[in-house]
Amino acid sequence: MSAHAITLYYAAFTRASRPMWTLEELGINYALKKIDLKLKEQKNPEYLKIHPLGLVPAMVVDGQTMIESGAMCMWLADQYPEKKLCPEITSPERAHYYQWYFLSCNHLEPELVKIFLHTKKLPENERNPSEIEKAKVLFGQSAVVFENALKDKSYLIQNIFSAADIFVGSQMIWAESMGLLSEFKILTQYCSHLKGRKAYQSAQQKAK
Ligand SMILES: N[C@@H](CCC(=O)N[C@@H](CS)C(=O)NCC(=O)O)C(=O)O
Repeated sequence: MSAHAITLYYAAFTRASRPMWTLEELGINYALKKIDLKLKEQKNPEYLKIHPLGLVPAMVVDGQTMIESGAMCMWLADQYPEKKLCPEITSPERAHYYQWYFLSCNHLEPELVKIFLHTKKLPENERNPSEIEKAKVLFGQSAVVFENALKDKSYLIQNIFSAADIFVGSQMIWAESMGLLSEFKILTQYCSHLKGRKAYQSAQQKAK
């Protein structure tokens, strides 16, 4: 087993919950540093040395910084193969493991961000309902692909829980919280199954 000194910079209710959930699934030691987004700590010069875009999460591993929540989930899973959070690098399943990360990152997340911006984040006078409608259609088209993939199973890859379920599942749980899964029964079940995991719950507790 590799032993790494890991520090995760996080804020509550952010994409930091993805690497945190992965760390909890692995059951390894790590340190947490909270960044207060309301106080704009993410834009402090000291923090910008860790994350040049001033965002969370950021992770420092053995003195080396790393950004992007998806990359962190993948990297962590690869570092601890004995925990079986990802298919082996040379296995055929590895192709789909990558596929689900990139599909969700490129086709789900941008639409979720648009919906979030135009329903909650932007000042009311900058919100555009037609952006929400367009994003909902595109989100729905990709969500169907995941719904079909999960038709006869609980997890994306060979019905074995993996870090791809953490990454995709986090986005689906976000989508569910915005009321976007009402027509997706399988995805709703997927979310409730994932939310029942101990590691998910302890990450949620620690992220508060
Ligand atoms: N693609 C990045 C997105 C990071 C990101 O946008 N983080 C948000 C929270 S979820 C943030 O730090 N927002 C603070 C800000 O915009 O100042 C990732 O997945 O790590």
